[in-house]
Amino acid sequence: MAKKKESNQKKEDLKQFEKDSNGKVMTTNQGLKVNDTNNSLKAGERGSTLLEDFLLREKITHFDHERIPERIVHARGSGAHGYFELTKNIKKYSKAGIFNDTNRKTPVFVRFSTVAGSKGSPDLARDVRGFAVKFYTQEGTWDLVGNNMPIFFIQDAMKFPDLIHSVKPEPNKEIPQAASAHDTFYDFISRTTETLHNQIWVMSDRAIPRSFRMMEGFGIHTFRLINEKNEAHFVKFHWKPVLGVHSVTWDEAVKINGADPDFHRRDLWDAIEAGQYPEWELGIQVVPEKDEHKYEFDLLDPTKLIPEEMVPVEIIGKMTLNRNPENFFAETEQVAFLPGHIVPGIDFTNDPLLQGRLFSYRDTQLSRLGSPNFHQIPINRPVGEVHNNQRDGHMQMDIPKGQTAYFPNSLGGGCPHLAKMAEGAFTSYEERIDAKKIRTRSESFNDHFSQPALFYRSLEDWEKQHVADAYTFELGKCNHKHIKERMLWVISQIDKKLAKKVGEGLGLNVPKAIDKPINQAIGADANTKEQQPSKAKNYLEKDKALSQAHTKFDSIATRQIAVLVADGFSGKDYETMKKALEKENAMVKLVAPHGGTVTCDQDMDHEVDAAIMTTESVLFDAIYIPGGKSSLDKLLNVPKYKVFINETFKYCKAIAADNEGETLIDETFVKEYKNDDDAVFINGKPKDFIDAIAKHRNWDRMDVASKVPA
Ligand code: HDE
Repeated sequence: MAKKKESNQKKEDLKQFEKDSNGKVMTTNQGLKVNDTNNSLKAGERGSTLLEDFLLREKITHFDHERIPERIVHARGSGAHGYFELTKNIKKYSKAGIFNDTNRKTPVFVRFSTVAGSKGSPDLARDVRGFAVKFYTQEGTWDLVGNNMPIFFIQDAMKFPDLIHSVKPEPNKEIPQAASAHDTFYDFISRTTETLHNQIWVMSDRAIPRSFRMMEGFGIHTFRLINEKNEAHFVKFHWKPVLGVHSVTWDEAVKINGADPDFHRRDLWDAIEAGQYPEWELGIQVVPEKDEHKYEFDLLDPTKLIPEEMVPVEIIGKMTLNRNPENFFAETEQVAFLPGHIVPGIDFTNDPLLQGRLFSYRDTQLSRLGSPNFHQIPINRPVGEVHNNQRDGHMQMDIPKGQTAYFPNSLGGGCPHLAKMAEGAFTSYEERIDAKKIRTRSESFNDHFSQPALFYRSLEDWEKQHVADAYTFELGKCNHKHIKERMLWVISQIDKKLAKKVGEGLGLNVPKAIDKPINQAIGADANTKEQQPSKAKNYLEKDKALSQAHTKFDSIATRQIAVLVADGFSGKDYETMKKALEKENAMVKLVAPHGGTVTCDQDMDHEVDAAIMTTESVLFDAIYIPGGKSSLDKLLNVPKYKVFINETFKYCKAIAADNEGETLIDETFVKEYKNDDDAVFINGKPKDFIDAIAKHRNWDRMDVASKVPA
């Protein structure tokens, strides 16, 4: 039956292909029909190639120039189309059309990325993830160019090149790729303690997400919402994934990077193709202007978050991604996000990092896309019409009409005319500024340790352990003792026990003090005021929202379940479990000793999703082993199946086996724990297995799991 289904599908694919390509003749870029694209023009059969061959030259020249410079940061990314719908009108805060009309469906394009690695680097690098959303609103394009962590490393744009140069591969040897675990990064970090908050988030599981679909997004900076009366409110934007926030462990990440470097990209693509559309709720934290100075931290400081315990997140809308790009280069590579793209009803604040970004992104598009006309590339075009007097430039795609390209004019009928407020014109928020021109940092930005400490305190024990492991790994990769020691002192300002634990792993003592000033700019003028962090304060014991232990655990949609089978497996066991899992929208994958098909004990052929030699346990969320004696006899002879089970147990994931399936479990480390573990089921109910998968991991198993032989 399965075989028949497959061949019908192939026939349909072929028909579709013939339909799509019907009547399309190959041409040159000038529309000339081409009848040979395999042979160059030669003087004689074996003769030299002729310069005259314009067909060869057009094809090769185009190929030679296929690459454009990759993004200097966020080079590795994946995108998808979708839409945003407002669920709660927030007219009282903002006049933006997108925030006023609950009947609108605003198209969006989203690009997720890692920061440090090159375009071809693996998806599971320990890194911040970019979360950039382009809203094609009727009033103009709004880009919310955020990350999956609510704070940034630095407070002033001036330091961005230093930060990025320190994390990128070291310039003499171009090592390491897509990794912060090296001397230059920690040299910089340990001397720039404002980075510490974002840095400890990177040491947490947030930096190794299970999926782009299972991570939060943040606008980071405090923005302003402006209403019809021109009243302003401060706002922070949050994206909350409907599937909850989930991560893998570092050990798994290292293995996934080898087994499938495109793990996140593939996951996003496959989920959309399967109709399992990724969704996020949009939330806002609103602070009235009068409360600007009410908090222990400065709202303009992008290294600080507003704890949700202090200002709850109000959910106002939902974003759904429902369409993969047609062409990666044209869309995902050429998309240009600019924080400066805003619409009436949204405005900036004086956050000095945001202010610098307002310059940087337009500038970077010029070298990356090569023309000031990058807004004319299809993915970057606004949905509304564009009329202005900007002309010409490299790769102009439009043909502007008329005699005038200036304003004011009479010859062009005064057009395009200036928009009136009633027509929805944008005007900047009239913020009063009365200040001296100075190059300094506000004293209110000097608290570098309180929020990293709050973050660490808010984590569960298993999350804290992961942070300690991450620091030990990262600093263990540094070669210079003085850098490691300085970092240990810096970590001790967050939590003494954490620093001690990391120090033990490094074989170093935590220094009691380090040279002052802490953030020393060597060679600075004596008059330059150095920023000195103040001691950590505790203005909030814990913020629940910072721990992944309080996320959603109610769905197994799109979770990958490996079913371990060979010929003769129990069709009944399999169909029962498959039905239960697929009802919850999980993805059930048959992993057999070979490719092609496997036959169950009811003599039915089933398509194999992966031959065991081509896949790894870390690519799955759970394992199921149906019964069937002859199947199990075969599986027991393939050592990698035991590795699969041991690893799944080691990474605290759910395992279920029915009937003879237990014999395979009994050949593994799991045998001893199979009756006591909350996420191992022998002849159990599918419902219990499903609940355990939804919990993501059984962290109670962590101590035992750490003893599993690798
Ligand atoms: Fe970016 N950043 N950034 N950044 N950033 C870029 O623009 C920059 C910052 C973020 O998927 C670049 O088009 C400066 C914060 C994302 O295409 C570049 C500063 C946040 C993306 C640039 C920052 C981000 C970028 C490189 C300090 C989170 C990828 C290519 C002032 C709120 C967007 C490009 C995509 C990309 C500069 C800091 C997020 C060079 C100067 C803070 C998600 O312009």
